[in-house]
Amino acid sequence: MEDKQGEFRCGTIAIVGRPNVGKSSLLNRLIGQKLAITSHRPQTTRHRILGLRTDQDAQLIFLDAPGWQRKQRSAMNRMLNRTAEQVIEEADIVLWVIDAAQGLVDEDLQVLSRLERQSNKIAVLNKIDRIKVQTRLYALAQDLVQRAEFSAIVPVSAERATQIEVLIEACKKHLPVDSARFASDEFTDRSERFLAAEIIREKLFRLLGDELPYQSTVLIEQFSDEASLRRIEASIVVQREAQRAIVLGHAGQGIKRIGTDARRDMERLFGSKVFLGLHVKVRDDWASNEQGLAAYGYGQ
Ligand SMILES: Nc1nc2c(ncn2[C@@H]2O[C@H](COP(=O)(O)OP(=O)(O)OP(=O)(O)O)[C@@H](O)[C@H]2O)c(=O)[nH]1
Ligand SMILES: [Mg+2]
Repeated sequence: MEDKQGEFRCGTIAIVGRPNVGKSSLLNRLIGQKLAITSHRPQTTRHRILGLRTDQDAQLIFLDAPGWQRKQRSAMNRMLNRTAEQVIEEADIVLWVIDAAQGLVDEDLQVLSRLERQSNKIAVLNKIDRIKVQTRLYALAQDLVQRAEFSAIVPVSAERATQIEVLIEACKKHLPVDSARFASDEFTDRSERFLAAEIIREKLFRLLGDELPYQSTVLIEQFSDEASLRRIEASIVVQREAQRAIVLGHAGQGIKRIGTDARRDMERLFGSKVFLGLHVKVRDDWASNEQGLAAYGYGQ
């Protein structure tokens, strides 16, 4: 009997789009694990995040990118777009994610124009759980086929995990025949130290809402792994003294909640007990230039 299943596929799949369309939520669904941080605030993703899915017939190497920044004046925004560009360069397939409930906007088209050289583009219409009238979705798909040549157009809901398998099959179909590059039990190339900082940043973004200056970050000062306990000391870095009070919150309740929520997520992800010490530091210009960004772990 001829065995066609011998053709294992492996390749990289970039996830790009404007801010807040649900790229990181989608990555987490595609790999079946909460790896990338998500929030309703723009610039949640600041790094290239590699997430792996290994099935019987294929290994899918997903690369989540920062949302495409329209304004490139700040060093941070330029770094974010550089990261997104690099992710596109590396990819065999690009998932161009849009918010189907909002429909196409200029910023989406700006991202699409960066993908002209990509022969394998899949349009992912996310947030379909928010669409009441299905004909709108159909009209959107009709519009898209006029604008570029897509290998597939797939409506999904990252939040409700709708149609995720359909998207995975569409990706597999266009991946090159190749052997796996990572062990089958790996899910990222990022260290626990890196993931710990990201989890704290997510809680900061989610719990402080719009009061939080967006140029705040998290620095891991100490990370030790003792038997079944991770001991982590981390600093939340803000730019002004007044912002310290915002992070601390009334009677320290703000930072306490950030710590509790972050620890719970870390324990789940690392599969161990976590001791987490959190502090706040004020550094006025860490994000204003390339050296400052690099010193805080951005843009490598
Ligand atoms: N209703 C609905 N909300 C979603 C869906 N996917 C993501 N969201 C929400 O959209 C917001 C943005 O999600 P993210 O995954 O952080 O978006 P992103 O594109 O990675 O954002 P950046 O990294 O900042 O560019 C969050 O509040 C998510 O909960 C979806 O399918 N349906
Ligand atoms: Mg993101």
